[in-house]
Amino acid sequence: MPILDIFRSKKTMERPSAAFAPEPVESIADSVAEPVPAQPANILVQPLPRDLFNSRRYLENNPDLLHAASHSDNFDAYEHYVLTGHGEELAGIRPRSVPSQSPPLGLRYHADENLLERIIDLEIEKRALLSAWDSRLQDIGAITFDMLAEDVDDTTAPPLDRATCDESRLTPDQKFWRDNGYLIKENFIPHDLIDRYCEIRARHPSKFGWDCPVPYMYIEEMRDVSLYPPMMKLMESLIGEEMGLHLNLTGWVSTERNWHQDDYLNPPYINSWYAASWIALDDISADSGPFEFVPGSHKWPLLKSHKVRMFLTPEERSHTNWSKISERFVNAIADEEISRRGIAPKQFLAKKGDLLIWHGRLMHRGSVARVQDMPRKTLIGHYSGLSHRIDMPIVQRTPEGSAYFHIDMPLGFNPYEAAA
Ligand SMILES: O=C(O)CCC(=O)C(=O)O
Ligand SMILES: [Fe+2]
Repeated sequence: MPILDIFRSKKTMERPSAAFAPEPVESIADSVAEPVPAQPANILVQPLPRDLFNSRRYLENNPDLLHAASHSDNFDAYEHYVLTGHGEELAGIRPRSVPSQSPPLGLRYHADENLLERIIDLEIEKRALLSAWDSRLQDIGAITFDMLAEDVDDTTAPPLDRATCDESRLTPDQKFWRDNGYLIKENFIPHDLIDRYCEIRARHPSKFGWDCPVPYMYIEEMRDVSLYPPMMKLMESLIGEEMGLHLNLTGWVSTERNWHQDDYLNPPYINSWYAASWIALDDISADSGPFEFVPGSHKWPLLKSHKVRMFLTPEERSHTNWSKISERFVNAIADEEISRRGIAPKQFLAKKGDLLIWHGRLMHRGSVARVQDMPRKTLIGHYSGLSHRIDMPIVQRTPEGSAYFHIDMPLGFNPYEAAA
């Protein structure tokens, strides 16, 4: 069976290891559609504890997996790597021989001894829960927030999220973040950087901006804003680890994405080593569908994707857009939870250059515009702690030293060609 079919068969939640054990090496190698991306010059290499699963060796020997797993629409390939990689290596089923033409890889080793073990445990637990719940679904009445959410393990969360945090040592910004799950800095981003980016962005014909989730890979002017060094330093001081950019939202209208916590869309081991930035490129009108958020909601339990997905049909569960589909019940549940706790959501009515950083567990939304299509000029960036993204192993840096994850996805519309 070609390797991608194996990934597809995993959509039915079967573990595929037995299925591909007898597969001869050649046919796996033959199924590699494209070469493994070449190594960029500036990658991080950290020492690997000796007895840990050697993720670098595993991926080096399985270029089919590396390639597929580096494309975010093929989450199954990544799941395969996480779920079965360790077991396979132990059993000697894989790694297979390295094709001689394969280029050297610059994968970062994982220094956290427990991280891979934890990932594997969490994935197995998720699958067990899904199948157990399937059989009980018929008896369940109304869905509540409690049924979809779980307390987080604060011992593995960032330092400012831990009960044990010594508040007397915090800066005012850190204390505010700990209490509220967001931070606003007025007129923080220099207007000349914003103007240079806006000139490029304005060439894009779509109000939704780039389809590509990583346009920063190609557009220097975007990196200059989304990786503005003082902002990166600030974020690092809130999360407790250097952060790397891996997603930009470039629409100039509201996403109109209803209430959610970003961290519930992440692999479980991210556990709030995550933040996002909302940078106003112009003054934001109250009619344009401003960013809205619930202060303090980062301390609530976290919606869990496997629990939300239990209430979807099997077809919907494996759909790439499952989180959007699940809004049909998640929206009402989030609204109920917000009123039950009696907290008034806030709006970010920003002026040009204002910055809002929010926590991965903060309940937020892009509100519905009162005036349809009214411009809402923002650049949104999403970031994770560098050591927490085993699925994004290659880190690059701007000349100023800010980190972003090397993710190989086509840009689509090229603004530089449009200008020529
Ligand atoms: O449209 C918005 O402001 C919300 C965007 C959002 O939810 C996100 O970037 O995570
Ligand atoms: Fe979000």
